[in-house]
Amino acid sequence: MHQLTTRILIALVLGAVTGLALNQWAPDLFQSLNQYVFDPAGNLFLRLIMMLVVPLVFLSIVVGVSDLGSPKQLGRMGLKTVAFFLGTTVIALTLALTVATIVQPGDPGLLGEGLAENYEAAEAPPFIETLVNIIPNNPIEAMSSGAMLQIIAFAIFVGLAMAVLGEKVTTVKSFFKQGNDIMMTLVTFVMKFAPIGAFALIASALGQAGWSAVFSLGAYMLTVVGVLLIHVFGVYSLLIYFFGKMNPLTFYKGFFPAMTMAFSLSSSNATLPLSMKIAQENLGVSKQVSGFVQPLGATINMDGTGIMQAVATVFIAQVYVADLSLMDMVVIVLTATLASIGTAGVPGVGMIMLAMVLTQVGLSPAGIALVIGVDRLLDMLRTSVNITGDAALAVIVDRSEKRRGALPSHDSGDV
Ligand code: DAS
Repeated sequence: MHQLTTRILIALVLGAVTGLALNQWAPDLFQSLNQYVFDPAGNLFLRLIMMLVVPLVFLSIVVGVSDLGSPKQLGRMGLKTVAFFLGTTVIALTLALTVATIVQPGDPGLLGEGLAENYEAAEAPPFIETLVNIIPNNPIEAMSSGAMLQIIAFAIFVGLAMAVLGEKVTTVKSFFKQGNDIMMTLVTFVMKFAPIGAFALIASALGQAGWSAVFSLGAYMLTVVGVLLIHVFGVYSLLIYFFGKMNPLTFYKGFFPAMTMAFSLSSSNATLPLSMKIAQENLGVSKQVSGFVQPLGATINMDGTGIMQAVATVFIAQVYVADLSLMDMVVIVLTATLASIGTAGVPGVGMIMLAMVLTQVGLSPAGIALVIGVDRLLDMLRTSVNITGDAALAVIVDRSEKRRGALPSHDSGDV
């Protein structure tokens, strides 16, 4: 796995240099290469992985939940998971708002960039509607449309029924277990193409953004990157050490391959097969916990996305010379938290939900035009933070359940 990570890192560096160099010195050549090589190769790799997400998430949750001792244990695990998810998201947003208010990255002179006035604000469904819609009318339709929360809900119900039926469904259970193993094997096959996919995706992203977008929004980008790094290496380290009883260095070393994959793909959902495999193999997280916490986290827990949304909102307000009150900050925390629950883990979704956050504090969603040029680049790092948070919480819930004796214990770098 480390060899694969090294190859992906090399591919990312070469892809970045290629994209920026072509954008600078051979823009026409870049356009042709992007149309016939980078874009198709990047999308092909992304589709190969997305092909595995729905069956893998469904099978791993059914197998994980059916292995749990009791529905009571699922309820306890579920409460711990959602409580930690919400807690880390509020910490992330508060951190982002504090740093952005201190740094003041917004410059009113940027308004000359010409805003895209016709940007339509994305309307997120009301929170209650999001909750009710979690139960699918038709689970097959949920799977065909990739409605992750609905797939997770249906898989939990199936797993619970299998836990109650016990010995009566051993045949079906072994079918699901074998299906899960097949999916995990397919993940290994697809990962062999990761360096090619990583190269193509970053060459296309950087080639399109170019140096100018990166420089003109330097203060904004540095603020987002700064808060992301504080959160992923500061906040999560403390949680992993004190609640996960694990040496943070062991965690990051073990999980690093998934972080580089998320960086390459800019999609939590697409990284899920690998991040679950790595959490189980490198971090000793049990299948039951990994199969429950990580798919749920990839859908409802997006600390990195929330950080971008909070910093972008403060940045855009500063460019518009609009004051944000303390109440506005509270609204940003609540809205961005809800937005992260409603957003799927796919490329660029955080930007779409940013419109909702801006609208809630009285800013025009057109302000997105100020930051959208560099969003693809920030999406890479924030997606990496999103899935790292999910894995950190999987370790915490796993160790907590093992300390209760609710799961078989084992040793894997725990402190
Ligand atoms: N790319 C999203 C994800 O997969 C995050 C975002 O767009 O903010 O987590």
